[in-house]
Amino acid sequence: MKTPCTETTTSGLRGEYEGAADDYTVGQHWHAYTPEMHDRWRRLHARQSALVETHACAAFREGLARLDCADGIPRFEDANAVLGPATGWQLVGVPGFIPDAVFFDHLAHRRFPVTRWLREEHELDYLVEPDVFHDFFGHVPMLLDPTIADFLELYGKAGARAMAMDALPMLARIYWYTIEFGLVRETEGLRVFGAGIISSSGETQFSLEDREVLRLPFDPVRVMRTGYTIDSFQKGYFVLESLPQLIEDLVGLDFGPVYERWRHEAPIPAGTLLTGEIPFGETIA
Ligand code: HBI
Ligand code: FE
Repeated sequence: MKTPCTETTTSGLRGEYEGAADDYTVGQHWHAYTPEMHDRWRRLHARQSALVETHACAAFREGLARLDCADGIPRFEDANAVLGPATGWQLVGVPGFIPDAVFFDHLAHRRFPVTRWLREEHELDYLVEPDVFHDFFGHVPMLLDPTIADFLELYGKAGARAMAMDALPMLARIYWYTIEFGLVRETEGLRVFGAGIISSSGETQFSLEDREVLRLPFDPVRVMRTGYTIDSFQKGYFVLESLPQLIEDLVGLDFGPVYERWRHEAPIPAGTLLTGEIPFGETIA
């Protein structure tokens, strides 16, 4: 059996796509992980789980504890035994980034694509593509939260319309600023729930502790209009008042007219405060 490949292929995507099924799923090939890979996972897990105690939202901390994945790269089938009864989600192995339509279809059916390869030693803090540490450690704990479980299915179902209306970037920004880089207010203070933050040690601290970075209250239309960068810490974050706000704000919104109005406009650059906006945590004097 081949060692999970971490080379960039001729397709420009990192991962081993040959042999994947039509829906891009692959077996995890857990036995092909080397002792070095399991050791790297343990170190990544130890570093990030220490930060989770003080920086992650309660749902993430509880989800992570239920997954019991500190000792090495977890088996997807073990996680599925926890996820299934809890929220009906299942993990499916993928070689890496997959086409938008395929990604949406998996989510719409409560299947979460998890990349099987692990980052290398020299890229422990951040990488542009998802790997098994980002996908599993960052995303799977939140799949145990009922709100996030429902939201991700709705997001998957929204994909086809966004693509048909040529408004995919607008929908993708919702995912980016919540599932990947979302913050939430809890009684003790601001906490992280986004997987892109939580799988990075530097950004976990930066997103909550930096005094300059822009944090705005979550507003779905504002989020859909805001651009983002994928190769550095975010210049702005959006803060939910609670996780259920995510569903409450989005179910009442008719995306069609919003796409229609904004899809051809240039996005608002990340980190920009518009006239009349008040950053999170500041009150008018
Ligand atoms: N594929 N494996 C993987 N992981 C993602 O997060 C992902 C993807 N394909 C498309 C995609 N994300 C986004 O572009 C969509 O949310 C729009
Ligand atoms: Fe992700």
